[in-house]
Amino acid sequence: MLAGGVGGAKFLRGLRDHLRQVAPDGDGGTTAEVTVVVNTGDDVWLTGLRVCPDLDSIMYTLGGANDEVRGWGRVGESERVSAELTEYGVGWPWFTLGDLDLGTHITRSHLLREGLTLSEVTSRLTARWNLGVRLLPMSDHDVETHVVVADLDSPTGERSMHFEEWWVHYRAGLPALRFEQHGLSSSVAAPGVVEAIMGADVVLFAPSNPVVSIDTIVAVPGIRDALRATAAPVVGVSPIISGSAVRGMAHACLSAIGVETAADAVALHYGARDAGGLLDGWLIDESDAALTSSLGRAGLRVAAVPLWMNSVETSAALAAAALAEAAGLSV
Ligand code: FO1
Repeated sequence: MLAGGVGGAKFLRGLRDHLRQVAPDGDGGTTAEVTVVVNTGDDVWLTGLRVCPDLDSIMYTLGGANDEVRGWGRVGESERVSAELTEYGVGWPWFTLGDLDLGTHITRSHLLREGLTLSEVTSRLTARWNLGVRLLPMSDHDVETHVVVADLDSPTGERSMHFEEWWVHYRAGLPALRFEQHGLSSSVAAPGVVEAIMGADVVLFAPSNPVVSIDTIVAVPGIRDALRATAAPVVGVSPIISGSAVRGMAHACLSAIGVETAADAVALHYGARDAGGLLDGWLIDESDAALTSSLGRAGLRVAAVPLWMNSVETSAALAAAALAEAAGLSV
């Protein structure tokens, strides 16, 4: 599965729950093997620490330690250290690193300085949480999404900022002229990523942000080719329900690349594999069922199912629908 942060984590929790039901291993887990290729374009060096928002969202959510109310970070969090950082005038005062969360960033940064790769560090961090799935960063190289916005005060009329500044500080309120993935062209897929895609029974695109999460993963050299070549059916879940971005800043990102915020537009943005794109199947919400025939003509096998993930049960049902779609494609 390719995934970003919040939407990816919820969908993945449902997938794990569903697999534990249909393929139990006898002691609460599943015999199914799930590898998640996670977007690292949101990652940032902050006060000397490497912060990996999407990897951490997924790790905390599957580890049962995420703050379901805020939608990010740790449950039961405190912010004593963060207040000190602000007093010293370092870091981003509008980007809170909670005390428990700092435990993750300090451990990750320590291991990186010891020479471990991000993949090795992720394996060490996730081992503590018994996630039941394997998390792989899309690359072990630093790739960072930056957003270019209009700026009349600058000679070029533009200025660039890290994605997290655009999203958290400005709530995506500054229209994005374009996105730039720093470090992408010199990056390669992390070890195991291409093998996981080529050897998969099913490849799923989580309902994550199409632009800053899924597109970023696909753009890492080697990953698009693997997705085009794999014998596995590739099935995506729309992050958009009937014209309203389910969560986050999907609309702001899609309009920046000229894609309509609609379940069919995102599918056509990824493209049908028969037409040179990435998808064989696409899940849309029941409220978008009218899009089924036009997407069918575009070469996509479409299922209109309930897409809202407001509980583990609904997420599990959505994951089951995605696997059923893939099974239908495999015949
Ligand atoms: N999101 C916020 O809206 N405000 C924050 O202060 C904030 C801090 C933060 C710290 C670590 C981290 O891993 C994530 C954090 N996030 C925060 C969420 C982050 O913007 C999202 O997880 C993704 O980057 C967006 O998909």
